[in-house]
Amino acid sequence: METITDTELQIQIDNTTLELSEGDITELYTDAIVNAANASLILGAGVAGAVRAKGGPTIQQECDEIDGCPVGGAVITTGGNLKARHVIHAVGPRKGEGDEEEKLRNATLNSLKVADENGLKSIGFPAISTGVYGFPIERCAEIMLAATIDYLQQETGLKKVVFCLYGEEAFGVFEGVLKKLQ
Ligand code: AR6
Repeated sequence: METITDTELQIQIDNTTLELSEGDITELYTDAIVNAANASLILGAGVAGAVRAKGGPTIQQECDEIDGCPVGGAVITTGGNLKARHVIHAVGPRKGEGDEEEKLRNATLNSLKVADENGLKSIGFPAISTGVYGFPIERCAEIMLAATIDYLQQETGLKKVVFCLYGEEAFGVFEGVLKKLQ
């Protein structure tokens, strides 16, 4: 792994670029963006609210046809009117429900797997579980980045994985963790 640039932090892991950026995930042009979903697949606040607002009603309609998703799992729909053609709905844990770390790791790994299974080349993640679900962001960064690095060291068709952090503070936390993991 080597650092290519410091502005939007990018590192290379085998054939895939892992990038940190700051901003609104619904503005990403990746093949898929990941929604921080709940097990009922009802689009609520935070990332899900932005996905619903910008993507239009078809995404919720497609979610309604899927019979929920367990915590730690991930399912795919189209991206409606979003720039991304797909949304991968990853169900993160709520703080305090038990086994949060394993569930967050699985939500990350399953999102990457769903992207690969659908032949996608790029995916954008938010900091799953760190908003409405109250999970600490530094631990989230450690778990999600470590899981992604592990995954990308194996066979994958993914060329780019972006972590899109909401605000400078969240970006700074992920940046600090990624620099330590390199
Ligand atoms: N782009 C990027 N990151 C964002 C955006 C955005 N547009 N909006 C918020 N964040 P959350 P959770 C950050 O609450 O904690 C919903 O009701 C936010 O600052 O979206 O997994 C769902 O329907 C935080 O760091 O997801 C579920 O019921 C991170 O994204 C539940 O909340 C995740 O915050 C999921 O809660």
